[in-house]
Amino acid sequence: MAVLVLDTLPHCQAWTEALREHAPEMDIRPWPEVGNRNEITHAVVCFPEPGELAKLPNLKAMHSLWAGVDHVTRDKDMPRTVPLIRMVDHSLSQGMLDYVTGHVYRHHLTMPKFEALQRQTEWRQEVPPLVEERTVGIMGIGVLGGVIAKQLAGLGFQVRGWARSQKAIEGVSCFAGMDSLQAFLEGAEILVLLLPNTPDTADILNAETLAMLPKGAAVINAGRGTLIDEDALIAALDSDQISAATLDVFKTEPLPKDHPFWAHEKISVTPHVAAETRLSTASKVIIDNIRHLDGGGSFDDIEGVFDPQAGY
Ligand code: NDP
Ligand code: OXD
Repeated sequence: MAVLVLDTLPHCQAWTEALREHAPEMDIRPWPEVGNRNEITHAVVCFPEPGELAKLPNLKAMHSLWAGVDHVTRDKDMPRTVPLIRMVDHSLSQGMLDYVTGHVYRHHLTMPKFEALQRQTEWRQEVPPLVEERTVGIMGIGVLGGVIAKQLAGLGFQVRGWARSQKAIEGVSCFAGMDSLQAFLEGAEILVLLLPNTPDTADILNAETLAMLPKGAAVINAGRGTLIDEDALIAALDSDQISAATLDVFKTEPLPKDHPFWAHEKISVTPHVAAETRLSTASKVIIDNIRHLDGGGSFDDIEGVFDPQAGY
């Protein structure tokens, strides 16, 4: 029984060392030092080389270093019968909470507008509303979005969330499914995207759905770049339908130097840093899951098992 860390170097070495620290008794190997492939029962993956997972005949589970697993499932040879576990970790949730809360406040306080006025040396006293007069809409209220919805509601914002299945979160108005998307969007003055990349979520924010938002709404995308029709977003910003956008994820990463998002004065770009999987905490999560499974535990007790049907 051995664990293979399948990532690009030098991350691979760092993750191997962090995992070994939590489990000195385990045989943990960094790719490409695979050794006997028949011995590998767990693969820890971030950006696995396509085709590598398929070469491991006795794989019991794949453990993703990221919450989003599109970097793993893009490998068309990925073994479809082996369970894939998404990263669910306190540090990841806390990082996303910090990022989204900070940027929600920036838009709530209309800082993009004041920054634009400053560039024009214009003194205009337009006082922002109070939190209880502001509605934040969160698309995707799973592990990350759910924590954020609760926190923002606790801070006094009006919060609404949208998911595939109906949720009940105290202090949050929950909407479910495509039939309720328009009703959800119509009230979202600050829209936070925390959906995964699936065929159903591709370009979900497009000309039609952007037009459903209240005029002057702000958009924060910390989910995946695939969620937004980029041309439609630029058109909505240019027409003032959308007042400003904070974007952390993009269709092409790194964002190409000549991409119009870089220079657009209503767009803030961050380079996919909203939430980072931290070695210190996430390696323990992975080791705990491996120990649980090797001790005869069930996948049902593990949070974040990928559902191939749903695609996330
Ligand atoms: P979860 O799987 O826990 O949550 C996903 C949410 O999206 C769920 O509420 C789910 O609904 C909803 N959803 C999925 N598909 C649809 C759909 N078609 N229609 C409506 N709702 C849908 O994931 P996490 O919260 O852990 O992570 C969310 C995403 O955040 C990741 O997939 C990743 O892309 C991104 N991410 C980005 C990071 C960054 O640094 N920028 C860091 C970490 C994650 P339901 O609850 O009904 O299943
Ligand atoms: C993730 C990410 O999915 O960092 O974890 O984007």
